[in-house]
Amino acid sequence: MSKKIIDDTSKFLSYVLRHEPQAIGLELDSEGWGDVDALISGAAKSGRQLSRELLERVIEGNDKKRFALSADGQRIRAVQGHSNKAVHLQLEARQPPAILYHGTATRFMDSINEKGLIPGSRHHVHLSREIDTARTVGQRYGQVVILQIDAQAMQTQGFRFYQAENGVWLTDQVPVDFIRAL
Ligand code: HQG
Repeated sequence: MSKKIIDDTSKFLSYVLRHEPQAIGLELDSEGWGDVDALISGAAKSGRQLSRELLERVIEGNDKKRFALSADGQRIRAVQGHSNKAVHLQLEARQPPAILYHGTATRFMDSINEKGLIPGSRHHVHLSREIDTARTVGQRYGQVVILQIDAQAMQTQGFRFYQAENGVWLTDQVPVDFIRAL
């Protein structure tokens, strides 16, 4: 199985499991789970051949562990990054590391300095413990800027933090006072 097929399938799964399940007639429940057989048959109708073996390879080999199978193997979901309105992950609030990082592009900074970090089309603002991860994320959008987030102060003031199954930290918003550009 080629790396290209695995990478293409990962992108496809991100699209349908986070954003547009309806594109292949798939239903997701509020925890983001979709039926594996329905995913395979829906994808086939739109000309994409999936198999359980391919899905398992993508899930296990994925660099960021973006997807998970249910214990019985019948359902699949994305563990974070959703924009789909039907999905509302019930994540428990957790104590974050004192400092978290967010990578973004310099061209967004005027707006960020005015409004803070907001989720945009996704359900949460995404933060990472590692500065290198933040750099990689920010580079997707242009000239990168790393923002240091005072998660400890935020938590003290009542903001909640959640951690997705793959370790990504999530919060609803980050007001300007807690952001420092490095
Ligand atoms: C920016 C990837 C203007 C924000 C990554 C970001 C992550 C603002 C963009 C996950 C703003 C949203 C999410 C404001 C925030 N004004 N721009 N007030 N507040 N922004 O893709 O964090 O590889 O929705 O800085 O690893 O870049 O797909 O969020 O640049 O975990 O698994 O608005 O996506 O994961 O972009 O990335 P995104 P993100 P995957």
